[in-house]
Amino acid sequence: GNGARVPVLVIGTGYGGSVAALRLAQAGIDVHMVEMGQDWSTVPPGPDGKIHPKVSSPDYRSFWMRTRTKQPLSNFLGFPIDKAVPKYAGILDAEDFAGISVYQGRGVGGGSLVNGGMAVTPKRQNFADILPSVSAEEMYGTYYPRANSALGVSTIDPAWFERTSYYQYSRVGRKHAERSGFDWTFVPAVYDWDYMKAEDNGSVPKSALGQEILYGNNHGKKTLPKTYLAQATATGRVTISALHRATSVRPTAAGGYDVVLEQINTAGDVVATKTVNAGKIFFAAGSVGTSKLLVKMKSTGALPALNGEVGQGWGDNGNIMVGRANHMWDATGDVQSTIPCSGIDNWDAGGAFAEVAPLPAGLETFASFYLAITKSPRRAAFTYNSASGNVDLSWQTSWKQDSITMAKTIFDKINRKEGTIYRTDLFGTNKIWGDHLTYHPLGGAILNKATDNYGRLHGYDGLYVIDGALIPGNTSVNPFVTITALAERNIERIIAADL
Ligand code: FAE
Repeated sequence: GNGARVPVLVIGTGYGGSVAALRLAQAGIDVHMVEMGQDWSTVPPGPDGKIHPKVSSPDYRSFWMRTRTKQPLSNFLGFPIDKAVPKYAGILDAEDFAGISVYQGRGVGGGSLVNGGMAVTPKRQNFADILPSVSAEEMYGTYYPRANSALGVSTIDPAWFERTSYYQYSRVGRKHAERSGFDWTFVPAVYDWDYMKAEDNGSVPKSALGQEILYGNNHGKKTLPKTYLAQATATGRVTISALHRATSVRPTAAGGYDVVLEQINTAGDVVATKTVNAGKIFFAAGSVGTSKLLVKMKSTGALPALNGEVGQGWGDNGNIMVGRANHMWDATGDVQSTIPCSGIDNWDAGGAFAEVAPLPAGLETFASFYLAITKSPRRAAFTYNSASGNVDLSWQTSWKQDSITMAKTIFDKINRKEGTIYRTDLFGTNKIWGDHLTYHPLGGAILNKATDNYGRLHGYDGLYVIDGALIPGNTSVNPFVTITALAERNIERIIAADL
């Protein structure tokens, strides 16, 4: 409530925030978390009787405060598929900046609610490029294993992979990759594979095999509310306020920080404004959320001593999407698991790692679909716009050309070998590349630049960054395992030295 005092406030309930809350609570410290999205475990089911709708039928539950859906694949067979929806605190935010839309999860559990669950540890040889100031030995010896274990990461049973119709699209992806001489690998995930097998044999409600992805999963995916956050709340030391948005942080004369919180309703109206005092604050609002808060606080004079690195070094993890049109004899399947389980690795030679992704349309599309992560060198900055009161991002749409060039090292070769072409109907009319978005925002408060080498913000005692904002723009693979492992490393040091 208004005027409350808490020893530690965590802003955001994604990966970084959940790691901080669990480890602090286990160390005997009371933690309060604020989350601007909903606690989906308390949301009543929709007209389909479920909490979360299918990817093929988005509705009011799907998007954060939009009046029209903004599906990542905006078109099908050339037809636009977006539609009007009532404005609501839905689960997926497509946050529009001038040059890019940044997709993020909204709700208790952050990105874990909406993501594909691909849980990938980068190759060790690439780690020095990802986090140059962090010891690879410590990360691969201690913190990656700790993160993988707490997240519940595992790999699909290869024998089942070969026989289920739901991964035909992945097997076609493998055939095409291998015929062109590329390395194809299984990708680990945080899905309960036994549950997925039970979905396949019809003994449980279908989730990954029932087109659930992007707008939430009703079963099977090991989201943060089932892993880190379940453990954290079980300590009895962690409380979470959903539909509470942090808007301001400033130091007080008596010590600690005053934080202004806006409580909102599901239509986005502010229903109460509260000020709480916190001894220490962990910024865990995600790369964009944390960066926006810090840039605004520095520019408006609330936290003027933050250094000039705040807002810098933001990258899109080189995300680029593309579809290929297959021959009639290479059907990818009218049923497809929404959890990708394989990828094509051309990182060393071409700077691209491509997930073989589903297109769960419920009918045969004859398309192979991919989300590539590329070694894009582009980095953008967040700046406060005093005229609008918003925070702008300097990303340019044309910068995605680097990612397209790298992705083409894989897909031009496959198309030549297979005698196939790119799909031109998925992102607009005659548009091949999904170059307007990212799922993987990273950076804005880079480790060892805006903060010290453990996430302590320069200029203020007791302010920490512990989310994807710390990571300098690229992880070479999907990011959440690295965000989690880095948070494990940093919180261990902070608990030992600062608390
Ligand atoms: P994040 O999980 O975004 O959590 C931040 C939380 O803070 C959110 O719940 C926000 O609502 C909340 N918040 C923001 N601002 C405020 C505020 N002012 N006050 C209160 N609360 C606030 O941050 N990654 C993978 O590794 N594998 C995948 O398969 C994968 N698939 C993805 C698919 C989609 C569609 C999307 C959108 C992302 C995907 N990601 C994937 C990315 C991954 O989910 C993302 O890197 C992490 O969730 C980022 O973790 P953070 O802790 O940085």
